Amino acid sequence: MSDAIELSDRYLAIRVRPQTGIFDVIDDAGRRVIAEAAIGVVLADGIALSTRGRVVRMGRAETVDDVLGSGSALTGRVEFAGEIDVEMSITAYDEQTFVVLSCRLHNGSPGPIRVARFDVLEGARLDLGFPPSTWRFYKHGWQSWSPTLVLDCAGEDLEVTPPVFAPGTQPEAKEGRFLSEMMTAIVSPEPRQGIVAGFVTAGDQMSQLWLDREGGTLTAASYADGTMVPPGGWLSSERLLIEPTRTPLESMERYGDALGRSMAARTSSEVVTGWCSWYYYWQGVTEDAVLANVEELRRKGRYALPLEYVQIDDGWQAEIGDWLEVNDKFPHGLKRLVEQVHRAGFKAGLWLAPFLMGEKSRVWKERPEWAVEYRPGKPFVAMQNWGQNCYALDLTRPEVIDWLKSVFRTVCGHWGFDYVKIDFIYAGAVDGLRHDPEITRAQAYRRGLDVIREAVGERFILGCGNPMGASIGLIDGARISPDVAPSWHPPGEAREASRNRMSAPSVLNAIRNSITRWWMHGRLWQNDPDCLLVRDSETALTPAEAQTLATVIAMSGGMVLDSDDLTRLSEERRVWLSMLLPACGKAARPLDLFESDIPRLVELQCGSHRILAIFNWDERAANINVPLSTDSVQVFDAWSRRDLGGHTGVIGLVVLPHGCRLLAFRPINGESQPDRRDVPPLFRWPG
Ligand code: 9PG
Repeated sequence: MSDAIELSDRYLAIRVRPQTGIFDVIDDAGRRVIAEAAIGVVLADGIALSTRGRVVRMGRAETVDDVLGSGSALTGRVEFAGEIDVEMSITAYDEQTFVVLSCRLHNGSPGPIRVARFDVLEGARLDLGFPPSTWRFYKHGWQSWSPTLVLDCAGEDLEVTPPVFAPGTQPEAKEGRFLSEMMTAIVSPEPRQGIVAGFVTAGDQMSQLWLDREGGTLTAASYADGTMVPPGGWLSSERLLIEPTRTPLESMERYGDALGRSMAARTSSEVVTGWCSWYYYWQGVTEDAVLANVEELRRKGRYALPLEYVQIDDGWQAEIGDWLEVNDKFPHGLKRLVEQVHRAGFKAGLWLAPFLMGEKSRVWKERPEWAVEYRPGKPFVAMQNWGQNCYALDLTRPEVIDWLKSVFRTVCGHWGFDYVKIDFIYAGAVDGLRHDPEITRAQAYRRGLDVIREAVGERFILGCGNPMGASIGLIDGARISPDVAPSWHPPGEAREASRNRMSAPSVLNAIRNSITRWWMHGRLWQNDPDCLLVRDSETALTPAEAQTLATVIAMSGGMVLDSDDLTRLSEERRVWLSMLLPACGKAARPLDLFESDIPRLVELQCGSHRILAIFNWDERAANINVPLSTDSVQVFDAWSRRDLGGHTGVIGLVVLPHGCRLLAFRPINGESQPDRRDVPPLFRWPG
């Protein structure tokens, strides 16, 4: 088109059509992967402004140099009623395979304007070859416990309920509409063509993307939550990355890199290991139980059970909200207990739910005004648990911030904890009325995280029940999955109903997310795939199921926390746990993410060799043929420690129900590289 203005590099091009207010994204093969996209702003009073059909005044391309690299940016402006300007900005980076889009609004009117959301992509038509009903949609959940998986676009989206979705800002559910939080990947298997789209900044606005099957259109919304723009003022959306791709796994990893870099993620090559009280003792945890496990760890020593942290979970506190008082199961208080943990040679961790106030707590009785409200005078119930309503704390109140500071200063400074697990923290980001109305959910939430970070200094913070994007840069580890449980399926649940209960505690629900959120690990934080349960009594897990859980945790590259009564572990099961230690810290790739309901093939490069986990999610044993390279390879069975000899082309395996096989491969005639010693024993080549 003659009047089009193009911004391009060797990977892709964006073509803006200034006469009609729309743009296309074209990949390196010339395919118009996104066609006729517009940019929109929805005001709080419901008025929707769109660039579609409007004339755009284009600015000159300018050079940029930011955390994502150097490149050039193009801007274009549309004026509405002579009073409001909507400006789009498109950046192409010289060394990056993606573009980044954002938009902002200028209020040239004499009065304030409130913005509900920015549609950084509006009505963007995707062309991935075959029709949308053949596509696969990566649905990313809002917080730790929210299901994250690939859906078949011929079917329908999942139904999710609070607290696992972002309340208040859901687009209307419709047949053929698929929703994802912050990012998504959409792949057409035939021809293999896809797109990764996700926000690379997330500190100010929550964001969502949705695909409408009819028309194959993608929308990307960045929620300003009604923020007021004063006359003469500007307000910006978060920044959206778009990458056309034929290798979606690599593109998702690159998105993770860009997101982590833009948000100044806290990452470390040292992965946390430890023991956690929750999945054996539950709320019945006692001082004696903790000490018995510490003693067992000390007796076994650094070689037999090399765990670093001892983490006390829910069950120590006087009440939800009364964090400076213990209950009578901890008669000597926590300061002395931490000293005992330290003296035994371990670091100490503590669970809290710092953004909740239970109605039985003293803090609620004394400070009811600290709750977020859903209507004036009505406190917002963020959770019903522990036999009570628990209200969301209003993190825009200076008194709340001061109180949080003193809680965490006491926990770390006075009691001596080295690690905090802050749980149910989505409560800081609920959609309600706050003391400071000019603050978005993401900003309120980050105020709470900021003060906790300030109070604990460089100590380790594990987020749990955390909204994902807005946590980056402030926490060190993040739970990326629903809870495990000592059972494969959620207790007492009919299998058929499980599609809409993917957040209920169960091994299957936990490992689904631990596999599908691999790309976050080491880029945004350390992934916490939740605890390993290896016990062979007081569990409904079969040996095969327990070994599958251990394999997924090992392959996640993330934190390794065991939650059993260590004093009662059989020697065989103690060995299963120590096979995972020290943790290797590298996340394995789910090779068939876009082909299977739950990936069956997860791969990790280990220096001298390649490790492949092969899972059987069925209720029956399966014969699985694993394709190999045409050159012959030597095969080693990691769990049974058996040499399986040389193989070429394919290897046939029997895999137990819910079980897995973990194989190591290396070229028979290949150059022998030195074996890596920084991987856990389970991943090492023998000899
Ligand atoms: C302690 C637990 C453990 C666990 C956390 C979190 O929806 N719910 O009622 C619900 C209850 C508990 C829960 C998640 C959801 O688990 O993930 O590791 O710390 O709290 O209470």
